[in-house]
Amino acid sequence: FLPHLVAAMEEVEETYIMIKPDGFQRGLVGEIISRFEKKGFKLKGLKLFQCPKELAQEHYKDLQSKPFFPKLINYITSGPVVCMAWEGIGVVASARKLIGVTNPLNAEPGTIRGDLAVQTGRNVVHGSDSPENGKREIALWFKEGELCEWTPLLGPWLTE
Ligand code: IDP
Ligand code: MG
Repeated sequence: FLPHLVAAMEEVEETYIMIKPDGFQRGLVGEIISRFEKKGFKLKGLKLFQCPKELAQEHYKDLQSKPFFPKLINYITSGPVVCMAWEGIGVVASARKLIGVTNPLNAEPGTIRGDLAVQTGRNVVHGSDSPENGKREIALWFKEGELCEWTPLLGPWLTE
């Protein structure tokens, strides 16, 4: 039993979740948002957005040197994306679990990619990979005034 790990998991965090252009075109917006809502996380920001090339390049700057980078930028800017900021205890890692691994063919059934996608280059959704990147990406994709602070009435029924 590792109490320090449990403590780390119980940290309130924020994550940036984005429905990619394929998810939007395929009419999966409601389905994907619903999975995060039902889990019990708190939605703090939501918008439909046509991403400019420069923003896509900044968002994925760690992948700059990869051979698929130009295709990735074309993909992300090929149509509207749905930008979301979600808050909750351990939300960063938990959202990655709900999403499933990068290659949808390896993603477990029950995950978004496992249930709804077949190819890495069309894997329908993005989720931040660390609390630091969660903050960085929310600041990158949302402007001041676009995020809502609110108190869920169901709070005590979702968390102790
Ligand atoms: P993640 O989205 O699961 O965090 P990353 O490795 O951060 O995966 O890659 C970001 C995105 O780049 C992936 O979701 C996918 O859309 C795309 N990507 C990653 N690897 C490949 C590849 O080998 N071919 C094509 N696209 C890729
Ligand atoms: Mg990533």
